[in-house]
Amino acid sequence: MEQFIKNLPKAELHLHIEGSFEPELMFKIAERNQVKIPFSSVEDLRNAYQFSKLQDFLDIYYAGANVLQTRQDFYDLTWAYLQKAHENKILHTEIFFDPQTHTSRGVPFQLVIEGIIDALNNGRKEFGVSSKLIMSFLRHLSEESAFETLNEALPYRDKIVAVGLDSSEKGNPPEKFERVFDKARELGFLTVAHAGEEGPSEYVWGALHDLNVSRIDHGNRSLEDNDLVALLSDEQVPLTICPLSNLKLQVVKDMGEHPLKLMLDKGLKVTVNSDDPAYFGGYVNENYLAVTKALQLNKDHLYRLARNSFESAFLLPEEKQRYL
Ligand code: ES4
Ligand code: ZN
Repeated sequence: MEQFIKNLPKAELHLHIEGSFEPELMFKIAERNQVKIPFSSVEDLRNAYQFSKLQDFLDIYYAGANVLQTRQDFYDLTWAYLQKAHENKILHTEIFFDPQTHTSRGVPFQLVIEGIIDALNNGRKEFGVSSKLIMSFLRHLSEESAFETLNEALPYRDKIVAVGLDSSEKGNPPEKFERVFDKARELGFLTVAHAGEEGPSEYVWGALHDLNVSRIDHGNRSLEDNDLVALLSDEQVPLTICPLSNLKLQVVKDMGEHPLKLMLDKGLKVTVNSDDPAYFGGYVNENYLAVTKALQLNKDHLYRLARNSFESAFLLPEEKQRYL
């Protein structure tokens, strides 16, 4: 099965580029920028990656991102991920970036996005990996800050396929960003949102109805509402599931309890993704392997998951045809 997974062509649809920041590269860039990291070694830092909930992770994830300052840093970060993606037989990837994590520290939007885009172009050239960028708003920040970020993205309208919503879910419902998402759709962006990871199934309804999303990121808690499951299944709304993330953030207690197989059985359009691989212990292949072992998935399941990943991608029909 491990070999089957390695050889299976896949698309990744839920990956935070800041969450692919491996400790080795973090130390290297910190030294280059003469920034101090409050850990004595790579091992020491990795040992701190123990989370009991989403917020524990977010605190350390934003602290790690503070090291990133130059266009070269964003290039190196993205390039390191693309090498991993290529090794994982990812032929197409759609990556999130969180501009507010950087602009709030005085790092210009332009430098962030241009470093990322340079690397994506090189990934296309060197590995033939196609890619799209999704700009994600931090939901713990204000509507006003999201609007400012949307404005900064306007010169890059053709380089960003969609806007998303991430960070602390509980207490920050989708409707907080209804007007920003309306504006984004008016400007031609597609929309996605993290929903039903820690937050309730109502937030999945909100993402669909108030934000008009094309995909739900996570969506685990949708299973608590049968009417919602029926809608997601009827409309074949893609869910970007992240098994190792769910385990590390204790969304599931044990991988054997992960709802992925149940979701497949209910006819939901699920995909498998790595979310924040540097923090959660694995890239896409490790995510496929972990659920395969824990839930006894067979080759048909795996083939379906991989096919779903391409079908759910924000590619034009003629681009998709290459993969299906
Ligand atoms: C995230 Cl796993 C997860 N959930 C919400 N926001 C995030 N940002 C980065 N990873
Ligand atoms: Zn995520």
